[in-house]
Amino acid sequence: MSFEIASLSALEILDSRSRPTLSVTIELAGGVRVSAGVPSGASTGTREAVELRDGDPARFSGAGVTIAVGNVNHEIAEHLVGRSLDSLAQADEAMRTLDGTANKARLGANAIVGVSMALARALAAADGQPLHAWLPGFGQPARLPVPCFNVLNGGAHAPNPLDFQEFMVCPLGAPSMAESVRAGAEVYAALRKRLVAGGHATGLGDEGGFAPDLTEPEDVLAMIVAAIEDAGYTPGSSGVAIALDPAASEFRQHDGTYRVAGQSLSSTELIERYAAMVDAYPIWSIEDGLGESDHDGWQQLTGRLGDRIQLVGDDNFCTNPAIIADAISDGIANAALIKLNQIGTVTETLEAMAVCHRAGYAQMVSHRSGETPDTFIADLAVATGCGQLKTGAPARGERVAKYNRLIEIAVDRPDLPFGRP
Ligand code: 2PG
Ligand code: MG
Repeated sequence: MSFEIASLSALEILDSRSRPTLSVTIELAGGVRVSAGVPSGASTGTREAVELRDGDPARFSGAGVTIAVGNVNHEIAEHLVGRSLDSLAQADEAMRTLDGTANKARLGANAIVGVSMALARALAAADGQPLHAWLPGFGQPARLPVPCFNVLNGGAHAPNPLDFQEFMVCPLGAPSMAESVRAGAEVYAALRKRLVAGGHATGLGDEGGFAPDLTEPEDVLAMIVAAIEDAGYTPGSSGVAIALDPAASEFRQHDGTYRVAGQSLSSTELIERYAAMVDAYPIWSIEDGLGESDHDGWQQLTGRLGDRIQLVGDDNFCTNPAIIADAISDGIANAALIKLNQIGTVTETLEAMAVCHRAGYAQMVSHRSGETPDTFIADLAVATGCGQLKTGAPARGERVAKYNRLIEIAVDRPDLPFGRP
């Protein structure tokens, strides 16, 4: 079925961190009109597709996106509007060719991904289908994902002394979508009480998790386990388990060591520290346990823990199908984090997931630390059947919007299974 874009435009709006991002609006010739909000990261991989910022220090300290907005309104619109198109993949490919760079640096991945997301949403609406039903799969049947709630923030997402970026609670044993969201919210509330009782601050980090002045990751893990129990759940895979995203590139030093709570650790020492944490706490997944360029360390980590827990590549994989394919041949990690704006089109995001699926690598769909209320990733996680979505704490509108969208989808589609495949 061919279609035509009647109009395409973008606006500079604010994201959840008060930085500019794009809202892209698309209208199809048939009259459907929808928008998409573009996410933005803080702890980014060096090989991510390029987020185009104006660099004009007089506006938003250089973070403005008026050039990217202009690229949607002019160059991309002139290329796509009024043309007969056959598919989202064709439109995504047309934008890649128009951009002409390997990393979308000319037009901006933030511009391109906004158009791609808005177009997917428009085509679904034109077809009379919810986005999760319309998005093309690749062999994994649709399912509702386990939500991974980032309840305690550190690293680049909070001004506290904690080096690890994300401590997530994942209700792996929950019986349904709604019950998993309830578990996340109840553990979050119990954790707040524990923090208050311990005299800690309960201010929030960028993803809505608490950002207390704790330094040792093990202290945080012990407190989260206690909060899971306080809330009446069993810590572990039959109840509520823990996932970490240390985002280790952010605390890797020039000499290749890792600075954790004031101590310098070699890759091997950090791996052993993770192994001890996995022995002592109900951790089922570690993302970016080592820095993005620590290739040998990643192989060692995969050998040491890859058959016990999920090891997720984020900064080192950048949702890039070619990079992930290389990592798979090199025996690095056993799962990939999936972020639309890391690669810059919906089509390539689906390709990255398909590459993982074919190799038996799990996929965790993810938000960015800078978000809008856009709920695209909730539908993406359901459509692809990956079984895992991380989108921050069960708090703050831009995070909660995604969890609430999953609750809605679960009501509309009671036939869908819940949980990891
Ligand atoms: C991450 C993400 C999302 P950011 O590291 O996984 O939690 O953070 O968007 O800052 O890269
Ligand atoms: Mg990460």
